[in-house]
Amino acid sequence: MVLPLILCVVLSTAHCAVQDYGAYDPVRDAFLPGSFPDSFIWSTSTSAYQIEGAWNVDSKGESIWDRFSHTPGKVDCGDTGDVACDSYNKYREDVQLMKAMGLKYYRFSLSWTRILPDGTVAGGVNQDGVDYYNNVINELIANDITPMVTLYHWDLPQALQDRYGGWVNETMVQLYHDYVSFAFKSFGDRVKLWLTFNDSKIVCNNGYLTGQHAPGIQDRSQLSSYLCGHNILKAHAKAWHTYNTTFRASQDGKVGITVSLDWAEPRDPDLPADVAAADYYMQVSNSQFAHPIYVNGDYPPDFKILVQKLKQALPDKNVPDFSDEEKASIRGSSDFFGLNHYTSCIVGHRDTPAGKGPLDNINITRSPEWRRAATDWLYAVPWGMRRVLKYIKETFGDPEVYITENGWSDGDVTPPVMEDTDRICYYMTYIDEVLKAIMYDKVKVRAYTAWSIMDNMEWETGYTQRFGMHCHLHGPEPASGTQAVFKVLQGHHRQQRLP
Ligand code: PNW
Repeated sequence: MVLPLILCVVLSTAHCAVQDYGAYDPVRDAFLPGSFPDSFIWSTSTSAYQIEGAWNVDSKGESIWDRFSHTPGKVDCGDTGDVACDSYNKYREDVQLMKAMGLKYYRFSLSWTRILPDGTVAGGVNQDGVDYYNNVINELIANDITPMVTLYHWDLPQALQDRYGGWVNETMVQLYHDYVSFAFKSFGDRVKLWLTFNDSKIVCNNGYLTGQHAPGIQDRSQLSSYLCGHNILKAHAKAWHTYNTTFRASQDGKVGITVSLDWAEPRDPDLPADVAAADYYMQVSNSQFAHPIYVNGDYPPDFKILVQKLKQALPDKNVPDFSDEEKASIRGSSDFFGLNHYTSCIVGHRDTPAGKGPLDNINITRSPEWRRAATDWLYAVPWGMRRVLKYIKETFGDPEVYITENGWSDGDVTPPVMEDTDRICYYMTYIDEVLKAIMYDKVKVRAYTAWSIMDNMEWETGYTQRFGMHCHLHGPEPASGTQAVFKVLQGHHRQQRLP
């Protein structure tokens, strides 16, 4: 038995310079027993549009996601967030789900149009919306759960889209500032952890380039998506400075931003061209927002080359750079690094570009052995979590890292998958890689947040993808299977949220 095994190993290493990333690697994948620091934050996450429902109730204004989901053909099965998890009415139940899991933190987002129906302070404050968030915050605190609040999780006021074209317009910087200042003033006595934007890359690429997300703009020239990112970075920095100068002294909280980073593993780590290709992917696809904020106020080098190309392709258009003043404002404008991480890919060089897109000059693949979730981009690659955390430490100045999302989806099958084996496996292995990053690599990870506490409206795929630890989509099937994450090892049950 032993000899053929050795032969096999020798043969396979001799044959393939390219590693088999799908196979179990006893060193890389060994489970590390251990415990997290006492102060470590365990949390789950949601966002307003995905759970609240009550889209037009009590004077809430229309958001771009209301408009988008009400437009036929935009969301799978014609699903909408009109009711969603009905958290506008059931937030007390949500809090009880968290309490039952022993959670001490909760990340959720504010719906801009529930507070400012037309997006502007001048247009009037909706007191019912302010009351709702006061109730949610107070209910959490009464149950010993600390709120972590995202100020923008993709649901722009439709009025600002109509009037200004949304994030492509620089006017948004001031309008966003006015909105978040109102939020700091109204809730900052109790909310001490703020995230300015959730995953701006998706906001700009899906909203203004592919059009898969609201507001559904398809500008393949890439000008709109670039302007969107540019304005969001300025809006983020302005919000952080306002908190820093006006609210920090009295409120003593922290303001960060959530960026999403997947991990790009070089196809052959010994081949410089593949290492360079993976680095290119990390810069172009992952660091548009992190590099300016955490490094030098400006885009990463490979991204700047793309901006130059954009200028050449559009000589009649204004493709702005950051001024020195803007760079100074953006650089360092965050108290921690908010990370959404779900998955990884393998990146190699390509001799002939496959097209003209920014990623067409590299080869992006996934191992056929990686387990795939119901969601098409989501493959389980636990060790990618550790590598991405180490990358953040080394690339972005060793910041405190708050993992703001990580999670796994099932499809919406009948009867629903209640066993949760894949999700438990995902969380156990990913969380263990977080532990390795803390213990071995000394990354300053302070928080782990699972997406999501319950199944919810998964954007353009509607209710077909279920990321929840609790199921709310079906009627009275018996609760069975296993509720994931924090009590994973104790085997708590995935529970039904009854309508
Ligand atoms: C995040 N990708 O979106 C969002 O922040 C959540 O609102 C969402 O429900 C969750 O992840 C699950 O999708 C992502 O293509 C969308 O890699 C797309 C990607 C990653 C995250």
